[in-house]
Amino acid sequence: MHNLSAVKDTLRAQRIEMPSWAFGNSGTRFKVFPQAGVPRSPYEKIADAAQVHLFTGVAPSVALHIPWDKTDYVELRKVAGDVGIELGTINANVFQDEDFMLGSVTNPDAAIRRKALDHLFECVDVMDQTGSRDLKLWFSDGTNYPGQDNIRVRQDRLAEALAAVYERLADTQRLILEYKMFEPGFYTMDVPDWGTAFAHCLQLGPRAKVCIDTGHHAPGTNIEFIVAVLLRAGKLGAFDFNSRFYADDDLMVGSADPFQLFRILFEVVLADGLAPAAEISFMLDQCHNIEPKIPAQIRSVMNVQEATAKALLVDTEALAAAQAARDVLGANAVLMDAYNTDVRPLLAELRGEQGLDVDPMAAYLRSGYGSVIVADRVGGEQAGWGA
Ligand code: RM4
Ligand code: MN
Repeated sequence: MHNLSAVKDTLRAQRIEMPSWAFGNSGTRFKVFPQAGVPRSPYEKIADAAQVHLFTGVAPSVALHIPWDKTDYVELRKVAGDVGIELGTINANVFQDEDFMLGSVTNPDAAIRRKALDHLFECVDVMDQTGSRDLKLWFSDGTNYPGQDNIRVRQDRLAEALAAVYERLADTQRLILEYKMFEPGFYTMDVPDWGTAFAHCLQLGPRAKVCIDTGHHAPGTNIEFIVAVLLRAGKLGAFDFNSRFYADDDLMVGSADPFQLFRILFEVVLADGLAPAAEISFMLDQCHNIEPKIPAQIRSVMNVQEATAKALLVDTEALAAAQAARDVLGANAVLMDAYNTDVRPLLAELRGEQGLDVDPMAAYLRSGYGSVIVADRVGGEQAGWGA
C-alpha cells in the first residue's frame, strides 16, 4: 500500500511551469478573438501568471518566448521575483521571420542559417540574464513537396546548428529539443519525432534532452511508451503539456484524454521522474482561444495535479506482484483502481494544509482579479500569439 503522507509530500513539491503566451490572445488561422483584460506586456503576463501560482501554489515559473517577450530581462526578472515568479525556460522563435519560409537552421541559404543561429545565440544571452536553465528549441523547418530539398543534408545543417548552440551553453544550462510530426511542413519536418530528437541529443551530449509536447504526435500514438523509453535513456528533459483531439490543438491539458495524462504520469512516477534530481521540467504549452486565460491555466494546473495524484496512488507493489504472477486482469485492475480514485478530496486537504483555498478556481473567481484587469487594461496593444 502507498504511504499517503509520502504522496502528499510529492504533490506538495511538484512544480508546473506556465507559458507566457497562454495569457495573450491566440486563435486559429481563421480568427483570433480578443479578450478584455488581456496583458499588453511581458510584465502583465507575469502578473497574471502570479495569480495562478497564488491560488495553486505549484506554478512559480513562467516560460518566455523570444522575441514575443522581448524586454529588459534583468528588470523583468526583478519584477517577477517581487511577485514570487521565476523566469523559466527560454523558447526560441525561428518560425516567424519572412526569411525562414524555407527553413531556419536547415535553410539551403547559408546566410539565413546564420541569421537563425544568431537568434539562438541571442536566446542563450537572454538565459544568462533571466537565470534560466533551459533553452527549448522547436523548429518549424521542413518541406512541403518531395524533392524540394535534400532530407539528409538538412539533417547535417541541423546537427551543425545544434552543436554550435550546445557549445555556447554554460555548464548549468541545457538544450531541450522538441519534435513535431507535421505543420507547418506537410511533407517532411526536420525534427518530426522523438527518434530524430533523441539521435541529435545523444550526439550533442548529456545536457541535451528531448521535450515531449503531447500534441505533436500522430493520432493514436502511445505517448507513455515514448516517455518510458526516454526516461530509461536519461534523455527526457521536459514536457509541453496540452490536449488534442485532432492535431496540435493546444487545448487545456487533461481535457481531451485525462486517462492518457494519467498513463504518462504513471511512467514518470515509476522512473522517479518527479524527483528534483530527475530534472524533468513539467510545462504547459497551451493556447486559450475561447476560454478566459487565467482560469484556464488554473484548471490545467489542477488537471496535472489530479493525474499526478492518481499516478502516485498506484499500488506498485500489488502491480509488481500481479505482473510477476502473470495476472493480466489483476495488473490492469491495480492501475484502473488508482485511475478511478477521486483524488479531489486529497488535493483539497493538501491545499488546506498549505494555507491555500481548497478550491483554487472558486477562490480566483471570488478574488475579483478578472474584473480588475478588464477595467485597468484599456488602451495599448494586447499581447497575442506573435507578440
Ligand atoms: C510550437 C511548439 C513550441 C511552442 C510554439 C508556440 O508548436 O509547440 O513549443 O513554443 O508552438
Ligand atoms: Mn510545444
